[in-house]
Amino acid sequence: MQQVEGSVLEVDVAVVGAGFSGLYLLKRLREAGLSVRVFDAAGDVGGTWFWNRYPGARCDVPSTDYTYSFDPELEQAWSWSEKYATQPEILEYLRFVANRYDLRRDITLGTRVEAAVWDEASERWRLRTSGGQDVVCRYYVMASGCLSVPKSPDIPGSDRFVGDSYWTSSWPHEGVDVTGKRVAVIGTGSSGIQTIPHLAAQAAQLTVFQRTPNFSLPARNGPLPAERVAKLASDRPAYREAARWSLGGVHTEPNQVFGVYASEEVRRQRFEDAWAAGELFAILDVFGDQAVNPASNEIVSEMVREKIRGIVHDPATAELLCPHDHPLGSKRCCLDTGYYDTFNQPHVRLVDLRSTPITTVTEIGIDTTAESMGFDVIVYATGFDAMTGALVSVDITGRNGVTLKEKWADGPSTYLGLTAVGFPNFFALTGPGSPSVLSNMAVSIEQHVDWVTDCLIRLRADGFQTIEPTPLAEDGWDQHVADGAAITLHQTANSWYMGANVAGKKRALYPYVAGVDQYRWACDQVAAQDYLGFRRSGPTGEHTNDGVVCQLQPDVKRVLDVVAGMQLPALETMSAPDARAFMDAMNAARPPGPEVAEIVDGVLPGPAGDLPYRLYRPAGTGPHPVVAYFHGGGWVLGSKESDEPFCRDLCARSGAVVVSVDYRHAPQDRFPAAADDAFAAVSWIADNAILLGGIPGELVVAGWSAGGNVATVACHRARDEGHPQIRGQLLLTPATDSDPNRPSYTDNGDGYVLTAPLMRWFWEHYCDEAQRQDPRAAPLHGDLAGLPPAIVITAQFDPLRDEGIAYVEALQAAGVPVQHVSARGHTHTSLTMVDVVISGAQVREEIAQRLRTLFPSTATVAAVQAAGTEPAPV
Ligand code: N01
Repeated sequence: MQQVEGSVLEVDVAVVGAGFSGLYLLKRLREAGLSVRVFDAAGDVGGTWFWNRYPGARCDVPSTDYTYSFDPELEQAWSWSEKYATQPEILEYLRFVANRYDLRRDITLGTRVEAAVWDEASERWRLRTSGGQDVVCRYYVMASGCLSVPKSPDIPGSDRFVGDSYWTSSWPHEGVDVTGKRVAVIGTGSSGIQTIPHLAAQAAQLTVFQRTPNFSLPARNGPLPAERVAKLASDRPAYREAARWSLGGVHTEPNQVFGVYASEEVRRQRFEDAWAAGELFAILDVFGDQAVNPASNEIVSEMVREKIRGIVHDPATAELLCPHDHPLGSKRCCLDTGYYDTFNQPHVRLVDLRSTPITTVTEIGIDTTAESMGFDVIVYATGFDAMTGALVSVDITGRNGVTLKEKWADGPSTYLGLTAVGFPNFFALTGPGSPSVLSNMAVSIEQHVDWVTDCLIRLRADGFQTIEPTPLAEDGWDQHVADGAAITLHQTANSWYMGANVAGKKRALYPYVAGVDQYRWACDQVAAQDYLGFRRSGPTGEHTNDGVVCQLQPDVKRVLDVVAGMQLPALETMSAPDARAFMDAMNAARPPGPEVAEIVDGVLPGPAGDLPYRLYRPAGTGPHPVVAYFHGGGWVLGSKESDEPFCRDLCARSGAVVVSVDYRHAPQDRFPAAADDAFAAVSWIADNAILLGGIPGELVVAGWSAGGNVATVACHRARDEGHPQIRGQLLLTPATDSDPNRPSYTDNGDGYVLTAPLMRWFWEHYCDEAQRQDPRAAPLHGDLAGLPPAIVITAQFDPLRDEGIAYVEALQAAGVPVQHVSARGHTHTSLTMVDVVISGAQVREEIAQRLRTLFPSTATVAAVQAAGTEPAPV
């Protein structure tokens, strides 16, 4: 029960914000039997939809999806009138919800929470409100929205203007009539782009001050899309569930079309379909790789620019409206109704602030470096201090007197984007480090509300009163968020997603980009694993369940999920020929890898007949250093072209000729056939370097997995026989031993593509038990002294990880120079998934750079480059 003692209100939970999230949170917490008080500075419920009431304001996710889904009866009771509901309609909906569930009696409007302090002794938060009432609560939730604190005015002279100034983020409730007036709009983000056509319809003159052009596409607003309505009607729960487990909170079909590899016809068709759909999720998904591949993104971007040029009559204005400084989607894409067409009207003018910046706002208008302009009205659509602004605007003081603002001075650090070390019993809904603004907010809000409510119910059931993440869990989450950010193109833009619009704000990708589905999975895991990463305490004691929830690279996890969903038969249940055919079919569907200057097939002599090879030649005039490469496949599978994407990538990045050689496979040709072939191939390649376009004497032997095994075994033999001279060995997640008892075999033996049973199957095909200690099968057991310098790459989630590390250590002990690249969050197979696992590119770049240090002709440049990068653990 709520209790008021003096002027102090005591509740279980205090919530800031009565928008989409605060309303639903209140409903759920109340149903859970907790006493709750919600505070909002606004005069009514609605949050962002209370304040942002400029003409033209609408949602930009279809109303069918931008809506609560927690109550099927609510969905029946309310119907949206348009594809994209207007601000008044959304506000009406939120009022309807507040009334329907009788929420208002626990909401204090017109009241701001100004400060919150954690009281260590009572293990409660103490809040100070603008209304003078103090609040004591066990749990404190900021449901204050991500775009609720307008950016501080940063345009000189804006307080001098004697005409009317308006901000889109706090538009007057009575509306504004600009009929016959000279109007200036500063800012061309979503707000500006939505309101400009409306203001143009009234104003005598409209001047748009644009600093950065944005990508926008026609919303094609109208009735609710028939297809979505039909899907909802046919199975509402399934529709909602699909959105909850989608990438962005709106269900989309998996997209395997890669922009860079698609035909012109396919590209055009997909783009036109997306343009016609008038949906952000469509234009952001023309190609499956446009969010991560700049070349693919540029294809879509240019098609949007073509559209802009096609709409805007004046070529110079059209060109100014074309975005060139950021990839499409890296800043928030906009949806408009007649935006570009507005610039065809004679009374509308575009001022490019890049060439003529504003020098000052004056009493009568705006001065740029080129001219002075007079206005009656200035509209600021200049954006928000997004994501963290609202959270740090309240003085939130956690343990040891540290404020959230201080903790986040160098960027936000959270666990699950919801909680923070040092701030017990504190939750920030849709906070930084959660999908939030990169998703359909309605879906993300419900997920956060449900998670927090379930967490509080569980705390109570377990007899705990406090919950706080551990430093390990928070660091792990921050790393996971950063790993996601490194994959997409968002980091290349100066956007509010990156904090770039606010002077002095830490540059980082604030929201979690790896997907609503992955995020939901992580939160569910934390709860299912007894609140992994949290310390909980109460009268019955204290319980810490330390750990990190997501350690795989986000794109590796996504690929593993897709593979698991395909329910493929295990390779070890097949015959070798069937397994080969199966792998060939799988490989046929993958992206081919980057362009190289030339690909040539040939044969070279092996000990038992010719060995086919495929040569990849880099651009530039040769001769080039040479890599003799041996494919993976457990001595059973694979061919000269089975690792083609990786070989192309290695060739393009390193500038070396890569010669990928077929070798005899088990079970037809068992141990040591593969190793013998590899040595013969290396010898022939060394002897024929000139013929291959290589530099004689500049040879590295490389291989992946079993290919790494035969590569290093070939190096052993070359050392023993004194020929050929090998500059180095590049071993990618190599098989170096036959011992299946190392921890990585147990920890990673299942679920990461290469499994322990499959590895056993490979060994059984390749050689007899008695031969498996032979150094030609298990090179770890050989004499390693005098081997060429090595680059060994191990992957964290690989059964072979520990034998790779053992090989590194043994080589070092034998005096061999070794560079060890430890691929965090990767699996045995993920590093070779070129253009599919994007996080692997960074590792492959490092590998290529290190490879170049082994060749005399490229060593100096490579060493300088390598010096600029953080050395990997050796
Ligand atoms: O703000 P913004 P917004 N001098 O930051 C410019 C959501 N939203 O309110 O890009 C000159 O995007 C600034 O220029 P630049 C949605 O998520 C949703 O429009 O920094 N110009 C930019 O052009 C959206 O992304 C909906 O170079 C200055 C503009 O002002 C988010 O809210 C509707 C300037 C600010 O754009 C924010 O959108 C509306 C200066 N000093 C908003 N300072 C829907 O659901 C800034 N600018 C449809």
